[in-house]
Amino acid sequence: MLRRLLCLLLPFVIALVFLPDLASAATTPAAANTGVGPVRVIPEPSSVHTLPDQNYTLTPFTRIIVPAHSPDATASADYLAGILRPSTGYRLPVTSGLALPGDIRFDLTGPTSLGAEGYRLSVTPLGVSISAQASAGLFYGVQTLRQLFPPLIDSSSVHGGPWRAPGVLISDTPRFAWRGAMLDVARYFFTVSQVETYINLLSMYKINVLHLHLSDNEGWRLYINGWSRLATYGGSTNVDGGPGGYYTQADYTDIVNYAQAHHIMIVPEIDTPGHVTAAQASYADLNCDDIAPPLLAPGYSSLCISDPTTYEFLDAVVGQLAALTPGPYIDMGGDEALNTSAADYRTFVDRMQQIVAAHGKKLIGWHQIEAGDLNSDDMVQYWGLSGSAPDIALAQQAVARGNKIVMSPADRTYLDMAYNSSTIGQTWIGNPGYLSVGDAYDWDPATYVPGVGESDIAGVEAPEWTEDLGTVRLLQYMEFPRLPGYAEIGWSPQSTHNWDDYRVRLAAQAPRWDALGVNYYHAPDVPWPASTN
Ligand code: TNX
Repeated sequence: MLRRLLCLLLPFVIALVFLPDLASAATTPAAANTGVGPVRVIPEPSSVHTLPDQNYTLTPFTRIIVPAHSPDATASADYLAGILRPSTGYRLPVTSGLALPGDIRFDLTGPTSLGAEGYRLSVTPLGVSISAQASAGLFYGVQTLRQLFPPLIDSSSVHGGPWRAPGVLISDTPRFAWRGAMLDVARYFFTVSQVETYINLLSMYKINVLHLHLSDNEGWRLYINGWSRLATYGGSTNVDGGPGGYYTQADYTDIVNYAQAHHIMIVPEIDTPGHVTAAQASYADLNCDDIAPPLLAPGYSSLCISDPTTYEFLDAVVGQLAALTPGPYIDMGGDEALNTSAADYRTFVDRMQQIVAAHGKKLIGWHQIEAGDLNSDDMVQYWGLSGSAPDIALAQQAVARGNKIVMSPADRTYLDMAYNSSTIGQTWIGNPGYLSVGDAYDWDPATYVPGVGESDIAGVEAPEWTEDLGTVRLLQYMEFPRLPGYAEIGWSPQSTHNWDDYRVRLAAQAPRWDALGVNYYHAPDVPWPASTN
């Protein structure tokens, strides 16, 4: 009896002990890594109401409370505990029951206006509450809460507290449903665990689509039953001629499941009818002249549009991919088919449209596929440069047909572009052809292409092509600090878009990346804190 009473009273005692400390914390500068800081979150939430001097402190007695019998809430609660336990060393049990002062409480009773991804977060001295309509909302509430704690919360080793978060009331819903990143695993192969590391980082910023570019001239990266040489031979090298690799179907499923647990949809791309040398090198039958080119042959490639074998191959690939992929989209690529005639290209897109539909999926591809006869629920990804008339015409045609557009203009979103003359990266987007952090952030997808407005757009996606990027360190150097900008363009209301404010919030991410071991470029247009790596 006495023990129960003590247990009940304990949180109140803790609150009393910590409260005076909290009040003074608000007025002292955030000198240590564990000090309480201002609310600096990326992507900027749609509504933020700060509660000055109302800080919350995580303690060894904090519990994470979930509704009973709610696997959805428990998954996000376990995920939060998985972030907080290693750095704090606290137990942080996930349990159901009545929340006591100091606890972090999850519930799924948020208003319907929050939709599938929105959440409400309240942080006060009495506790934290994350409320949503659906599990994704709780997960995004966790990502926001994580950024309110000091950066060392993301460390994998124990640090001393206090672990404080500034008092705040946040209500937050996304601007666009599609907030994506693309990774080219064809030019260089990246392992399942390397892709999962990227998923961890994407989910920190509420990105919800990972488009995997699974095949290209230089490599085929998914094992296809009945067509084993695609992977075993077509996947055997990287663009530099060194050893490549491929995903077994079990590997691919691991990526899909890991992504799903992070509320990320995998969109698999098999690039056709061009960018197919690796497939044609693996099977002579896939060439009009039945002669297999060498792997890594130079020049543009094309599948043989009039050959039935082409469609047997594609039916096997799309069928197996569709069975392995829970998301509704199969991406057929469709870019730079410079060795395919315009008439053949149209024929081919129509055939792909039918194959993908026959396997119960929707088609997506680079905006050139708009030349074919798409269904209105197919999607196109715009990668044109600003002012490029033929690309703009295709985008306008897409809008007229009702096809939604994913915005990936190369001169704003390509993560493989050089930041400036002193970094690695491609420069073909112009003269001089650089993509600074500011330019990557400071544009509006709803006004970028004439005739393509907010309601025509599914969202934004940042592609990372890997002709020059063979290691995770190099990938991260190109992603950070540009990637969070795409997350913000995709999530936050346009009314909050402000480079001068954003660059300060971006700079505040650096100690987090240090804690996580992320490599990033100290771009000159961001006011980095002095203490960063
Ligand atoms: C163009 S963008 C390509 C890729 C290259 C990239 C390099 C697109 C759809 N095709 O094949 O990797 O440029 O920046």
